[in-house]
Amino acid sequence: MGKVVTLGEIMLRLSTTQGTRIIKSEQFRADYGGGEANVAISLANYGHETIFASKVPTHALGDAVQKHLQSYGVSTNYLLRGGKRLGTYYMEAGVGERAASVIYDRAGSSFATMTEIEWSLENLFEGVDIFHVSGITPALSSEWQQMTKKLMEAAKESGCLISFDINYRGKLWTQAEASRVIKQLLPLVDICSAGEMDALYLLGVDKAPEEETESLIYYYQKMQEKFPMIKAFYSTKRKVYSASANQLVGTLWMDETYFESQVHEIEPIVDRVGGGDAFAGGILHGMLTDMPPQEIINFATAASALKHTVHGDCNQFSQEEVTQFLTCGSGKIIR
Ligand code: KDG
Repeated sequence: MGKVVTLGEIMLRLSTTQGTRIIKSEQFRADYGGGEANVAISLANYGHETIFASKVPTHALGDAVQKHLQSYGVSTNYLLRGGKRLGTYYMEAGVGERAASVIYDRAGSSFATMTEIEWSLENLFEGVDIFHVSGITPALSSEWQQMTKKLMEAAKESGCLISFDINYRGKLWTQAEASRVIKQLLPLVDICSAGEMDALYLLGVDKAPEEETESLIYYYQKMQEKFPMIKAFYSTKRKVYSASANQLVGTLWMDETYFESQVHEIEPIVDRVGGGDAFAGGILHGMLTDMPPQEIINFATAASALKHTVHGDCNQFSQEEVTQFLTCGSGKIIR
């Protein structure tokens, strides 16, 4: 098992019940979520030593976040306390073809207003195998753009692999700004979650020519040419093998080779939020336990499919449950 540090913002999520609009909602369900915190929880569920670094207020909401993380076995030794507030987001649950919508209320949060690195980096990265961060963190402020780069550099110097999920959030920054910053960070990255949209709109890859039927392979090749130091790219795609739209396929580009997972049909989808983080957690788990690439992508996609079946932002399944879902046919694997 490995040792992993993830770093980012964790927020209170207040969501409507399915079929209720925010404007009509008389009650909200409370969960805690944040891209990097969700990945930490996945990895702790799989038995890795996992540290989540962040900053939350000293009041009871900060205590609740700490309890939430600890209940999954995530270390909160680097969860700083201070600042003014916990970022919050509201989610109007989606139904069928109507996607969920999100309102962020996170400006001025304890994490977003940090202006300097308040952790001892030597201690933070000591003995750590993987440092994971996402594009949400540098989107929070110009200070976070610089701090994210410094943290990645320090982690790399300490011998960690750097995992980066582009996780573009159009509500936090423009494409132009994201593109400029992410291109500066990617030369430090070893494992990267990036798909066709990231290649096209953030990394400046030209659209695949008409005859490129397997266009994702084309985009992975182009991203690899631009960032040859990255050892693996991964993303999910929806593929239509039958009339159902809720089919999930994971893809992995590793050692110049393209791997595709089994197809999962998820019906009904309970909550999509955090599906990408459960996928990233599965990929990192596969890498930490030296799985062959085909196994990595099968495991990660099954983990993501399972996440879609539960409420809240984080994966709540153990390694055994994901493996059982994958191998015993309790998941509806259609190819
Ligand atoms: O990937 C899921 C995240 O988007 C969610 O947990 C909230 O981190 C979040 C964000 O900033 O949107």
